[in-house]
Amino acid sequence: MTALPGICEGPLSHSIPGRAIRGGHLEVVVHDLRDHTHDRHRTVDDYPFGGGAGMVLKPEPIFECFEAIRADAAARGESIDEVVFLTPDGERLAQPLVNRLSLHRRIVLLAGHYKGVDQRVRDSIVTREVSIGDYVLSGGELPALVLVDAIARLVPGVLGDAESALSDSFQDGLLDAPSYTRPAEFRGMRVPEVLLSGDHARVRDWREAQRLEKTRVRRPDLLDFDPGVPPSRTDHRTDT
Ligand code: 6GU
Repeated sequence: MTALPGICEGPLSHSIPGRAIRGGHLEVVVHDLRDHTHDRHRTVDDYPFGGGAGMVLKPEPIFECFEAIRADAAARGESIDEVVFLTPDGERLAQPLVNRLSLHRRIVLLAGHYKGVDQRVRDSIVTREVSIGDYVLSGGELPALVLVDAIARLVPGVLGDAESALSDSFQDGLLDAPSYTRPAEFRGMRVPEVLLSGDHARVRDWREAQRLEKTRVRRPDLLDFDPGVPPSRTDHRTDT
């Protein structure tokens, strides 16, 4: 649910999210809050009570949009598992939360804009508030797209074996090893010999050692890792 649906088009039509949607593994419907207004100007925001800078998203279009989504789900015998409001004051997004959200069948994402949304929306519709990091963005659309991308990678059938989410940084708590492609020597810089050796066991050991060392240096906090869901729930989507 967004007042700026145009932002969502590009990211949802490219790369892995685009492929997931085209392949029927994932459905993403962008709901324009303006379609749920009743005035000539299709007003989605208004001045804050009590004064102050910035506009606040009005409750009526959000409630009506959500109720339409919920009615559509009900007509298919389904319900909404979670309503996520993207906001800088939410829980910081990390892989464990992505993993948990990926297990749901239907989630609704609400992108706030301007100065925020009417608190009554947060109190009665929203079930979870999520931030993508400690910096300020102009709205929740990009964060919502970040969340869709992260979830799409975990939907069964979206990634092939070779690009399986099992080898993603963070999925097993370690950063990725360095990658190289041809040419084997470029401007005097050589690809590590082990990668050219054809010795798969040595390559595996080298990558594992690189991952551990990089993680120790850059993100020692990751070495104490909790995947967020029991291993049995992630097995089916990370089996290489
Ligand atoms: Cl979810 N929204 C906005 N507006 N800014 C953010 C954010 C969300 N996460 C980090 N910065």
